Amino acid sequence: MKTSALQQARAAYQPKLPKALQGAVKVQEGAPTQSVDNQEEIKALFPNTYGMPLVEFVPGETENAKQMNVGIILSGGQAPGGHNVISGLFDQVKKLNPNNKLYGFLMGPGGLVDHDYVEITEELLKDYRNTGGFDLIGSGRTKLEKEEQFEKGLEIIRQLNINAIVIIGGDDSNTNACVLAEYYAAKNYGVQVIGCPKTIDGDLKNSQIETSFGFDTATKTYSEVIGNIERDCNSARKYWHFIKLMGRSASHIALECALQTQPNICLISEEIEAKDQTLNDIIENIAEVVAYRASQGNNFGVVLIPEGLVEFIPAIGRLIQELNDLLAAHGADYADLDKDAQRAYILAHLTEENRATFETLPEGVSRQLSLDRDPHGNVQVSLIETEKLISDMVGAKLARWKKEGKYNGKFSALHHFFGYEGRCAAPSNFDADYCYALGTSAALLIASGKTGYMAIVKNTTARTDEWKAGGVPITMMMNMERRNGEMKPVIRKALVELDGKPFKAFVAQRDQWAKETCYVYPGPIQYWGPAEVCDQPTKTLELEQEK
Ligand code: FBP
Repeated sequence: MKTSALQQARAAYQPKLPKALQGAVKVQEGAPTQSVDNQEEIKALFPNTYGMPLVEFVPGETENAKQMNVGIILSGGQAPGGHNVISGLFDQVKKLNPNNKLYGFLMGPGGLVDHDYVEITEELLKDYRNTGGFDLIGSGRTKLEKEEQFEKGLEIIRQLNINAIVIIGGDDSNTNACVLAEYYAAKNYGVQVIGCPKTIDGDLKNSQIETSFGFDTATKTYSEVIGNIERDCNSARKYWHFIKLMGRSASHIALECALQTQPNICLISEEIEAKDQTLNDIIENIAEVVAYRASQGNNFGVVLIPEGLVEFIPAIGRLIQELNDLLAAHGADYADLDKDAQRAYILAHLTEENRATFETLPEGVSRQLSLDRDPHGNVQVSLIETEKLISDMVGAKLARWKKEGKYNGKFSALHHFFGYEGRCAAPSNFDADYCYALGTSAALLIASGKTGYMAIVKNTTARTDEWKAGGVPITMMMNMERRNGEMKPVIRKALVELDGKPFKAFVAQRDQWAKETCYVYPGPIQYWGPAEVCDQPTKTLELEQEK
């Protein structure tokens, strides 16, 4: 593979490991755990993997030399650092016993079911260490949930003499990892399943998981570009930039980027939902800021919009819920209809309130909400052009205000969507180290016989050598939620907490950012140099972990 000079220099980077993982380890077990909610239901659904203790690795006397083969799967959206989870796992598995083998299943969970795999060797891995992307083995969104998939997977597991599968994924994929762990445990197949917290969205976190990997690099990458736009904006002083940011449901990415770059406006979906705001309220608030800035001679600004916004506007959220159930119940007959017939079908089946909301939406948006969900039942929010919808509506409102003599500025809007630009960026030192430690922990969890656990690394705002590593039972993070019209056990998604420190820090400053021009230009991620430039975690993590 042809590699750039930066890639070559990065390949030589040795990720820093917590002290506890540097040598031989022993397992320290905590008290039994409980699920975050619906304990009885979750316990009944996961009788073999419920209630297990938290695990921490501490320095020990003996190295575990158990012979084991491991399979690894990358699941869902790309996140910077995935290759380092594989590197950490590979190095630790080989350290435990050089005869151990690591197999990568290709293109996501589907690779296990379809028996597509590659053996990961040092020769193959060496060009991927500390690089972004998932291209070493590819990723996919096949949902592992059916017994025949588990049994099909078992065939290749047996053929390759695999003892454990590591699934690197977000909340949905780790939920599936837990279901698979439970299934193999119930059948006494002797196959362990370990999860690993991945997603740039930052919504897989809780009392045990401080952050999901990739969030650090992705938000730093977006913040660099937002900063560049702010600087351009402040130089030309003639455009309003509407920037949609990835992140599916939660607004963690938008909030973190706002804390890093101080834009004029940043919408936080969770706040909009809590305040029961309508689309019109949102438009009015933005238009007021535009009008105020225009009155000061500032016909420019930057607005950050979280990708999942529409789902959180309560009336639209209710509509989406009903559409989800409707589409789940009428899959095949609906899919065969043409565009107009699908619209007519939906209008005929919606309740009155939701029909009214559906009819008020611009056609492009209502159409997008009527399309197929992803395999986990999610609306594909990354395809909805919210940034255009909002700026068009703000433009229309300002034009009305102009006619009424309430506003006399210029409004020229530009649109951006930052998502794919950050998902495969070369991992920051934080993500490179964090992921390597997660991979190492996953190997140690396997070596200590655990299944149904997610690898974790904590104390991540301290120096790397003080980080703590271990595992959390996945059932501990679960509750029951409605999915595709049915109640299902799932890992609880972490949304932005309105009484949390990151949101409060934003609220304390946002009025000033709206009126004045307070932009901050973070610049590109740095890999070599002073720790305060190269090794800083996100502001979200710093504020959340602040003692
Ligand atoms: P994961 O939850 O799988 O990590 O995916 C994250 C994400 O990047 C979301 O932010 C985004 O909405 C989605 O993937 C887009 O996925 P795709 O590129 O498959 O449409």
